[in-house]
Amino acid sequence: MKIGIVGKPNTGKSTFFSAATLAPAEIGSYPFTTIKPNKGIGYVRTPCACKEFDVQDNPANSLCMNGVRLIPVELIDCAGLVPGAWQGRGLGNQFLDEIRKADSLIHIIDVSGGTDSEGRTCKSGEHDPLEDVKFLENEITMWLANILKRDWSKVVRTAETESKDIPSQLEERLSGLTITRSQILEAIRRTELDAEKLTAWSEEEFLEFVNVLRQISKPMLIAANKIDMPTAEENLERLQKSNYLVVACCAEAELALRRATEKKLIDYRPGDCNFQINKPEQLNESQIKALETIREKILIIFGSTGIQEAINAAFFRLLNMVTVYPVEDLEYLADHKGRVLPDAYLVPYGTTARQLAYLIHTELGESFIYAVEARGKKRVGEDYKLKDRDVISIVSAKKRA
Ligand SMILES: Nc1nc2c(ncn2[C@@H]2O[C@H](COP(=O)(O)OP(=O)(O)OP(=O)(O)O)[C@@H](O)[C@H]2O)c(=O)[nH]1
Ligand SMILES: [Mg+2]
Repeated sequence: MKIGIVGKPNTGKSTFFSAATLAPAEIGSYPFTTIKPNKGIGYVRTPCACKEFDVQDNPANSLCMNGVRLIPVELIDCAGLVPGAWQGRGLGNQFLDEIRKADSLIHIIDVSGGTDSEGRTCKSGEHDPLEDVKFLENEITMWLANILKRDWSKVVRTAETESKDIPSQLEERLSGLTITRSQILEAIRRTELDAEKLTAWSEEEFLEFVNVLRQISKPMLIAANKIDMPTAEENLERLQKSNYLVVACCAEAELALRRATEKKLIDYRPGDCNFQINKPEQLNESQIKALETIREKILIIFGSTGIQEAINAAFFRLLNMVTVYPVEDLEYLADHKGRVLPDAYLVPYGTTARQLAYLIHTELGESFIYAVEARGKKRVGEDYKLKDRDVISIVSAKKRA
């Protein structure tokens, strides 16, 4: 699973990335600080099943911090995007190629309006961040349209001379962009265009199709960053009135909290609404003041720094995923090595027990007989739709070699 962190230059993408992954990334108050994308591991946060089942767990594919399960996901911090990037302006193509493999996007905007459309610092409130949202959508749509356009006449010709259907052809063209056949079919359905008659599509209809395909295949939420700055809150209110999924963020605050946690100066779990200072004697007056400002101006007012909330929303709201814990031994909720609740999987809502078996191992999928859901201690069939935080044991016919 991959999330692309995108937006115009100087909005705090690398700060967000660094806070979420604790991987080093260059941060600077000028455009195009990032030239080559940074890649790192961040975490989706969910209440761990260990609390509810009252067991001491031994996580293997994820982490558990005092009853909070952290599941690793890949984050890609992209170079900033300026208007015309799809035609190669700025560092355009480098950025866009990085999001080919992204499952969803977090659009980092400077909600204070203190950065102009090219990423140069300006007075707070001078730039309207709502414009950034439109601009980025347009850039990605145009980039996608351009890729499709390259082969469009060939697609049209093949469609008319051969019997190969349009969705299959488009899927071939778009396979490098992690766009699936069902997403293509959904875009055709939503736009109500005639997939049998591509020659009849006007330029406008073609772009409409690509735009809808973008929304379906690269769903995006807005991280309204720099919420600590003047004029940020009124812009946030305006953004929230639009149809977007918006999360208020202060990447700088999260980075400070994560670094202090790393040094064991404070107790804080990403996404928490508060923290505790462990070793006040090791902090000087200005450090304590900075931490207290974060508590008062960010955590108390907004409930968190927003970084964890944005990553969680990308998986649980944009991609509609649930967390499941496969185990082998139902009594001890353990795997064959005796590790309790070892793995947490993120799977799309609607995934069945058998599909989960296939995800774990092809052979387990093939020899699936039934599954047992541990909470209700209920036997369930192959079509059972997994629910969030299900602990599930799969019973299979053991195949002999
Ligand atoms: N006030 C405030 N400043 C922030 C916040 N997050 C980042 N910044 C500052 O914004 C500037 C740009 O941060 P970067 O993380 O380098 O931005 P970027 O989007 O990666 O920039 P490019 O790589 O140039 O595209 C730096 O001066 C950061 O310290 C925040 O939450 N609040
Ligand atoms: Mg950067």
